[in-house]
Amino acid sequence: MKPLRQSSAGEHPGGGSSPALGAARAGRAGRPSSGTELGERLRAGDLSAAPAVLNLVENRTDAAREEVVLLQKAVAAAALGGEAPGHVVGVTGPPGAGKSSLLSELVRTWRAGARSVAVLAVDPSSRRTRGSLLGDRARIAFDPTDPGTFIRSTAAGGRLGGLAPATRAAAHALAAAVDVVLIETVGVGQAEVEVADVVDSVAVVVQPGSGDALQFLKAGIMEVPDVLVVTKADLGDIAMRARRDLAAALRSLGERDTRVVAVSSVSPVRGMDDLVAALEVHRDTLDLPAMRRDKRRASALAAFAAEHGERGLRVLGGPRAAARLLVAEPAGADVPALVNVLEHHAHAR
Ligand SMILES: Nc1nc2c(ncn2[C@@H]2O[C@H](COP(=O)(O)OP(=O)(O)OP(=O)(O)O)[C@@H](O)[C@H]2O)c(=O)[nH]1
Ligand SMILES: [Mg+2]
Repeated sequence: MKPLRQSSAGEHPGGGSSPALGAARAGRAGRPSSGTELGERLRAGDLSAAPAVLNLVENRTDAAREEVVLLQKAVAAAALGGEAPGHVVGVTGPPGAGKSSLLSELVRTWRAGARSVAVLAVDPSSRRTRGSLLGDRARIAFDPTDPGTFIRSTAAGGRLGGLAPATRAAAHALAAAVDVVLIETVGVGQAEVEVADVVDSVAVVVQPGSGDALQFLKAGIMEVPDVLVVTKADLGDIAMRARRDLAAALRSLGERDTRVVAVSSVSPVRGMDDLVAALEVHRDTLDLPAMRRDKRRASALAAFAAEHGERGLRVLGGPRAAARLLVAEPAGADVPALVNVLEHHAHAR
């Protein structure tokens, strides 16, 4: 087996000392990397373009913004109604639930089946000091020489809820290059809602005995996830009970289609194939292009409302009228472009 090492923030695994890293550095220093070229490399499955892509989407200059639009055009030239075909999956759950350990095993499982994987672990900066509560935080283990894997931790830039605005752009560009893009975020409730806006499928991860997810589900605080994962199944009865209780709660909510999977990320590893299958079943129910288009429009409305408040929405004739303004826009328009459309209309009134 190839050696594994641990990921850490700011590393560019998959890029190594390739030309992509040079391009990424150039992008930071001044002129951003060419979006068209990066998009074409991603479409060819070249993950060495990934570090430069992340730098580009995180660059806030106007020049970079133009290149991001070109990147998205190049990516959209792929099949599937203008959407990158990779499955974008959000993995969210409370601190210490076992997300990173699970992702290490999931990556291994997908790679064993010759599926390529990109992981974006979003690290809310506010949690840095809290760190792992017991100092036992696991990092995602991966093989740095594997060209079919790209893993990076990114800081969330202090935003509560934990999802950096660039995460959507990065995930959807990487979905042109790989079979699966995973986004790890911490939290249940608001964080899970935020990640749901960006991904195709949401897996909520809970550890046995915490009861959080059960209470949140019953109280309607947590939206029903696409897949529920009980970790640490090696703990035995307590994990099986958690699984049964969650399944019962879902049934009482009339959500019979949501699968509850129990996994163990420590030896003997178990449940990974079940989880992969559950995610694939969910993926197959989706009209991906329509869903992603609708989520981008909803996110643009939410961003506009966050920026301009109730008053801003009233200028546009209310939320429904504002939503109608976006229907005429191209299906592939990205969130910043859609926010611009709303702001343009608001100024014109
Ligand atoms: N017994 C057991 N322990 C596990 C399992 N998975 C993870 N752990 C342990 O639980 C702790 C937290 O695991 P992480 O994978 O860091 O959890 P996380 O959800 O990514 O944590 P944060 O990123 O800090 O929110 C570590 O000590 C792991 O070794 C498991 O399947 N069984
Ligand atoms: Mg983690």
